[in-house]
Amino acid sequence: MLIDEEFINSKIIDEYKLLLKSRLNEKRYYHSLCVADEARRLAALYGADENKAYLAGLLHDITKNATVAEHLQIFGAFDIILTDVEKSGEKLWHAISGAAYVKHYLDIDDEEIVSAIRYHTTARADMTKLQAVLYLADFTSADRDYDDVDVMRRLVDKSEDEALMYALKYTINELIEKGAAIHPDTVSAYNFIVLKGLKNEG
Ligand code: DGI
Ligand code: FE
Ligand code: FE
Repeated sequence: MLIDEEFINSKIIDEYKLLLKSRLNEKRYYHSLCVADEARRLAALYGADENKAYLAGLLHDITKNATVAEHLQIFGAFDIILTDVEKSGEKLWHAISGAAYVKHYLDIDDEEIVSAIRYHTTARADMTKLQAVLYLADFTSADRDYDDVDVMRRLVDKSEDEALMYALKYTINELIEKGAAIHPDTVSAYNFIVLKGLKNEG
């Protein structure tokens, strides 16, 4: 599957949008359109593939409004076994099920896109450009409205690593505040960025 400009302007994208509309509530559908646009913008800024970024952004939350039953069906169908931390945090499920959904049900065979969706909630250590673009676009899309959104919007335009650092700190602080478990991938992502910063200093 060649994800080029022609593909992004093709009828397939209209079909994906209809599918998203049927699967998501109105707010989440609008969020998906906004993340697609922001991901394309950040891809241009950071040197990632703009068309892949748009498609990953559009589809990243495709299972966000899925029921527990549908999640369990997807996990069962593709032999996905959740860790205890994943079991404890339902908000983590849609990144895992979403990656499986686009790969197996939408036949998206581009592993860069599938893995960007897979890690869009937790992030991970040493992310690809596309993974970082999607992770950050989810924080700075036009529909977002949280306390520090202005700071995040300034940071993504300034520095990919500083934006990642800020986003991970913000997320980890929130999780601690809520008493939620921190996924090992979130911890690894944070440590990776901290160590990268220390190396550049020293
Ligand atoms: O799906 P969105 O709302 O657009 O955004 P998202 O996929 O980044 O999901 C955000 C939620 O995921 C937020 O409520 C915090 C949660 N989350 C992110 N990292 C972790 C986490 N939850 C747990 N338990 N552990 C994590 O490491
Ligand atoms: Fe999400
Ligand atoms: Fe999202």
